[in-house]
Amino acid sequence: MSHKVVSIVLGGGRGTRLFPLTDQRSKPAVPIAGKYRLVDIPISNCLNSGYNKIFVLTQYNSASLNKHIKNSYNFSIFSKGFVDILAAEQTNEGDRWFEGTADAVRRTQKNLVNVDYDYVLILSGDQLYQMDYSAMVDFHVKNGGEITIGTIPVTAKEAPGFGILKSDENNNVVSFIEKPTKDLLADWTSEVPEDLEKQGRNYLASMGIYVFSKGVMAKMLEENNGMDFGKEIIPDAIGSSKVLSFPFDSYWTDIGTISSFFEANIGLTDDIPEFNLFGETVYTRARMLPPSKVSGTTLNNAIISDGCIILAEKIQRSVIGIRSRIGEGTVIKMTYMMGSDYYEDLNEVVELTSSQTPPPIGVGERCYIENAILDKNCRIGNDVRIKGGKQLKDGDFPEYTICDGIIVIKKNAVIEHGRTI
Ligand code: ADQ
Ligand code: ADP
Repeated sequence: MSHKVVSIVLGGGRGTRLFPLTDQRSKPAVPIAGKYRLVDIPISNCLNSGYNKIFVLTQYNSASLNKHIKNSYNFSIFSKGFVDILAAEQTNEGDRWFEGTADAVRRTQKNLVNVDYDYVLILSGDQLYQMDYSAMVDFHVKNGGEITIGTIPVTAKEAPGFGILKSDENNNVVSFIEKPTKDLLADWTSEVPEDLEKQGRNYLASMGIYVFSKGVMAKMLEENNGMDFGKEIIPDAIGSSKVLSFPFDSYWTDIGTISSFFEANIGLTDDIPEFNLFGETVYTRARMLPPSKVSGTTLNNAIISDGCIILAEKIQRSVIGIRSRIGEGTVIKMTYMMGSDYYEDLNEVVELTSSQTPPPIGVGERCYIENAILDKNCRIGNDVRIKGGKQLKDGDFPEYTICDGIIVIKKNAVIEHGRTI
């Protein structure tokens, strides 16, 4: 059945957990999987579910986000589809940040006035998964829900990071606790299928994905001045509204921190990745890039995006983003290289290569790079060694940040020849 749905993608708070990737761009614009951006995941899920009225709420409206949305999501004039960015700093009420997920939706609700919809689908902007939201909306309508929460079973170890709930045999949510402490968790296990119970996944977690019936959301956001769905709006609705749990049991992961973002990207290089880039289309900007050229390189579990020129010795378990240049003799392992926004022409590259600094964009010759994220447009010289690892202490430096053992080289950073990090 087709229902009238408007989707709201929560594009991010201040994005501090993804610093330094969010230093110069808004969170939805962070590049993933070599050629996409974070926001492409929920948008693609919406489009694949048949929903094409989409708002992306973000704290600031970076040039790269604007350009990406404008160039990627163009609908025919015969369609009523749109993807619009709503940024906190551009509202008339002043320039304060969105102070939470509910605050963000409350303050942008006026933009829904001209949209024809019966249900609001609220989505997180930093999760990697493929989901047919229309099944969730059908479930919501069929069961007379006022709010439906997408839920997934997690382990006791993971549970404190989520909203944890209990539901009855008819999927009515009977209790909800946001990010419970370990001692509160003891009696919160839920009935889950036997195989999941065996894996210890018997806590039902909110995926932060909600369907609201139109009037219900407007009323709740008016009567309850809570700033967050997870902390206030959802727990307060239980008992007074019909809140349902919609069970989901495929791959789903949060990518809101440097380590989860890194794991999710590297996970794409598995023989059979849990997130299938070869299944339902993940939409993004259609760039007219040349095919990649690789010479003399041993490639193992490597994802190579379009427009690369690679002469490296070895690339293993790594994602190499668009327009990457990698020099001879270089070894790259367990690394997400985002690539670059533009090419330097051959003359520039030759000139930069022969001078001392800065090196050309890309990775030079005879480098060794492991456990790292290289943000866009980095200039890594020759004979550079960048080796992350759990033994490294977290820290922020002018050209890079270390977070959970992962070395993140910042956008546009210059790492001179011969340097070791
Ligand atoms: P969290 O992910 O911790 O928990 P939150 O930080 O509120 O919740 O983020 C939810 C989404 O909204 C993220 O995509 C985030 O970037 C975005 N967001 C946060 N603040 C925002 C703001 N001010 N403006 C715009 N976007 C903002 C939530 C639920 C839990 C649930 C987990 C599942 O609260 O109950 O278990 O999601 O990941
Ligand atoms: P993509 O989606 O391809 O990553 P971006 O929107 O982030 O693209 O910007 C990349 C674009 O930047 C390129 O398509 C190119 O037009 C443009 N560009 C060209 N020259 C430069 C430059 N010197 N610095 C930054 N961007 C450039």
